[in-house]
Amino acid sequence: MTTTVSPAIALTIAGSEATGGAGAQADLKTFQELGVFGIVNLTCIVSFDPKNSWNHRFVPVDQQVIADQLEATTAAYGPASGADSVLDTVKIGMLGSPATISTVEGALKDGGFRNIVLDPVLICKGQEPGHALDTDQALKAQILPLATFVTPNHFESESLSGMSISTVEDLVAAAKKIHELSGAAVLAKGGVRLAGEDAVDVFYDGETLEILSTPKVGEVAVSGAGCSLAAAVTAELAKGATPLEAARAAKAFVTRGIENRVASGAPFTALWQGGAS
Ligand code: PXL
Repeated sequence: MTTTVSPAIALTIAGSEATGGAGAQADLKTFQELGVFGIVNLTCIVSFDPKNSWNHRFVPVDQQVIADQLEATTAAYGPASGADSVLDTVKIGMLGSPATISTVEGALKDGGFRNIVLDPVLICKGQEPGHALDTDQALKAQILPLATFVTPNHFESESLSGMSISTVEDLVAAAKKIHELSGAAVLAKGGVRLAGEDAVDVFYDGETLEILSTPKVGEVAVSGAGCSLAAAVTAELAKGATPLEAARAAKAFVTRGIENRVASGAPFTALWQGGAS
């Protein structure tokens, strides 16, 4: 007889990005690559429009269907499920509407999660601006305070902190501000948006400040990098890493994925999670 050890489990509450580079697809591939049993509860479907500058076409999943997915997942793997490995780690990706934010807020409050990793996806190209503003405000008011780990990119760090960011010192100040606002560990990403040879991210959890720096791989953003970074943090936390260990491992994973990026007919490349193995 063989005995197997149950893998760690992680849930992503995220949107589908039809070309497979970003969103739930990136999360699931990252979980699998890092040895974690991945679960997706889908919030929306994004299909880029090649006839309209590859802007996003966005369709929300019905609220009852989102609630049903969360109910099924919690019953199967939640704290009261009797599962071999209990689901205590969740990643929040694109939610996309105030209604979805309220549905997910309820599930997060009831779910007994130890780790809530928020990738604060604030802007979706092609979304109607008034609608996007409501969504951004709801995300900040209802989801940010529940997060235990937040991974804002340059734009999201400026928006969440209210600061303008053009240097590593600015990024440090913003990371500290976002920690004050959320109480979460913060991994603020400079990426290709900050000038210089290196892709610099700032980790701050209220005690430890660490600058994570690797040589830039090109000067152009790669689709799925942000999703994969937050998903890798989620996977590492699910396996028991500390927030700082998770941040370091996630940065290394994403750097490899960018080195192995995939080109297509779209005007951007996509991160490849599997290239290193
Ligand atoms: O990269 C952010 C992102 C997250 N989730 C979905 C997306 C995108 C960007 O395209 O489509 C579903």
